Amino acid sequence: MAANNASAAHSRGWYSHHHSVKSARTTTRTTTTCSSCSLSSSSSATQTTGVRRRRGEIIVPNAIIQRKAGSNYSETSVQFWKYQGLGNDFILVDNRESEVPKISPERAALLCDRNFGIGADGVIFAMPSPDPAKFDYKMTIYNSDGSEPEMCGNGIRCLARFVADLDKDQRGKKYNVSTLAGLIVPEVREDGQVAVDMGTPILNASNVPSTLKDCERSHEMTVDGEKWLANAVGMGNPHCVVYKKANGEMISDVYGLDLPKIGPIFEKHETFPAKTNTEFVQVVDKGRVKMRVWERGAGCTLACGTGACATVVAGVIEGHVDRKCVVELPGGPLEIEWREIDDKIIMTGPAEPTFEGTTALGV
Ligand code: ZDP
Repeated sequence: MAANNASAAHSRGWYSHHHSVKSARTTTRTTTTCSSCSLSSSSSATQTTGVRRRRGEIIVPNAIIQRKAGSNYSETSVQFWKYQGLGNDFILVDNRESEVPKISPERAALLCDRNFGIGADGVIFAMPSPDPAKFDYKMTIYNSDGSEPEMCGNGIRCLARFVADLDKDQRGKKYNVSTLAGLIVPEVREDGQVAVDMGTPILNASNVPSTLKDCERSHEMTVDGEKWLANAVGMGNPHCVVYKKANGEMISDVYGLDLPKIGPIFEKHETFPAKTNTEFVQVVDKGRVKMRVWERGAGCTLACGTGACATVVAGVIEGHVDRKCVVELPGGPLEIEWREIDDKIIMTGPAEPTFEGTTALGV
């Protein structure tokens, strides 16, 4: 890294890393692995980019199959920044000059691939405000399979830190961000942590959307022959929260669960017509739980902000936890508070830049 480059990066508080793809690889072999349990998975695929095809044990993203040899450089190169919140990592794009995302969903899926692309759980665009009187920016996000979720808790912390870093904003600034789940308000605090007003949870089953009878209590779901008790919670995006088996047995070792096996079955279960994120929760005490997540469209990730919020909401409804609770994810802890006075959820956690670069890789 050139010295002037390094000092420019230092003055912004992080190191610069120029990402470029030099060799035109034609091989199409890659695997999908679970980042928090290192197991291969065959089923974290995909809505908008089509089903990933299996070749033996090898899962090949469609974006790569469709790419013709020698065509992996696109006309346009895109500058990006990489951020992570508790190991949930995102490619950030400054898209504030245009209403149209600079990267297509198919290209996003390719760039998120950890072997053929940059590697990320999703791509997030800082978009222009749809209504400057109400919002500072809009957040658009694609999952690693190219599908578009309504909201992303870790992602919005990264977005806030990203625009604060770009504009060299004072710490303590709050941003009114427009999302498909409505107004969400992150604040980059003095200590670099980002506290987000995530709004109120959706506790009307058909709005989650879920066909479970209601959100007031847990309901039985059969997955791979086993009966679980699940709560439906909406955070803009759908969540299915599981604390116990239908026989009343609480989850006692969340790391003993075979997520790549059961996660995809929950994800596509008929009781969640828009598919679902699923959180598996082990209670430590009323103020602390361990949670692992299987994300819709992204598989096993190290953290899920909206999932941590849904975990506390379901835990309070079921009497397992207090309204103020630390959710320990594979990537680290998130502080969640479901406020009694206004029903809003405040999520507090880190968001850090890791590198920036330019890519011409495309489909
Ligand atoms: O709802 C979905 O399809 C999720 N995969 C979106 C991403 C949610 C995320 N894990 C979060 O932190 O809320 C990024």
